[in-house]
Amino acid sequence: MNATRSSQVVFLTGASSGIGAAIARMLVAEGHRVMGTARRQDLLEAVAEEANAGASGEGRMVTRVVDVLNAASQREAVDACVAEFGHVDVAIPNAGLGVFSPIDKADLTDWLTMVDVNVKGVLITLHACLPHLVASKGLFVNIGSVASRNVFPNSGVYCATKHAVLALGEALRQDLGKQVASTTICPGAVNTAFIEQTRDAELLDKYRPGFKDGMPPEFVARQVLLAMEGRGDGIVSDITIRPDFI
Ligand code: NJP
Repeated sequence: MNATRSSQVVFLTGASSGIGAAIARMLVAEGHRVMGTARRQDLLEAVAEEANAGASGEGRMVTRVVDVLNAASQREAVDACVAEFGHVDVAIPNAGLGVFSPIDKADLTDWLTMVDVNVKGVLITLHACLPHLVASKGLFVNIGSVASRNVFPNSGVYCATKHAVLALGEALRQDLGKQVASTTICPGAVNTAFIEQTRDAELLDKYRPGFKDGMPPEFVARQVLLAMEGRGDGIVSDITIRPDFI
């Protein structure tokens, strides 16, 4: 990243809701330019409208409907970001999900979807953005989790995917640390629709209150800004944030 660049160009996945939407709104309000992607076009456009209404300076959000698992579409979206804004300073593969279930009652499709979106989707985004990040001395921001370092009951495969994300961030630092900065943000519970992917009614009842009392997604977005604004002084390699109530 050009540390003197005040309006940075950000490629963000999972921008249609929750943490991704909060990141988009906050970065645009701070004058950054965001290419936000997701599958749900109506939600994505609503986020962009809101973000652009609160924009400052050069801040602006553009959108593209992309499934993170479609590598060709993802590459096209990165190309569209460069065509629109000239380069990529920051890549944030935020799209992800957790479907919680006891390990012996899990649906194989849910396991594979979590591995696909949370790991392969991140890799596809990284691969498409990396040449641009090397060119801009940019920043790769992974959305990990407290599940990147700990394993919790009923969420073993989700934890495994988030362990992978943390490992990837560290690998990037070791292999490319002089060219690309890498930050992994590891939140505890955040108040988004995340838990609604879980279909086990008993677990939903058990976990919903904890997510409802979780951190506002804006608190995660503030950590992204912190990592971006630290450039030139230092790199936030990883950061763990937890709800007040713990
Ligand atoms: O969840 P939610 P969060 N292709 O459900 C997108 C991590 N995290 O904001 O395509 C493209 O509101 C989906 O978009 P759409 C978590 O693991 C959370 O909480 O339109 N996009 C939506 O924008 C994840 O990595 C908590 O359906 C796809 C977004 O992903 C990140 O935070 C705690 C997609 C999900 O938004 C954001 O989750 C923690 C696909 N195939 C880590 N599949 C927490 N909430 O407590 C999904 O430690 N998306």
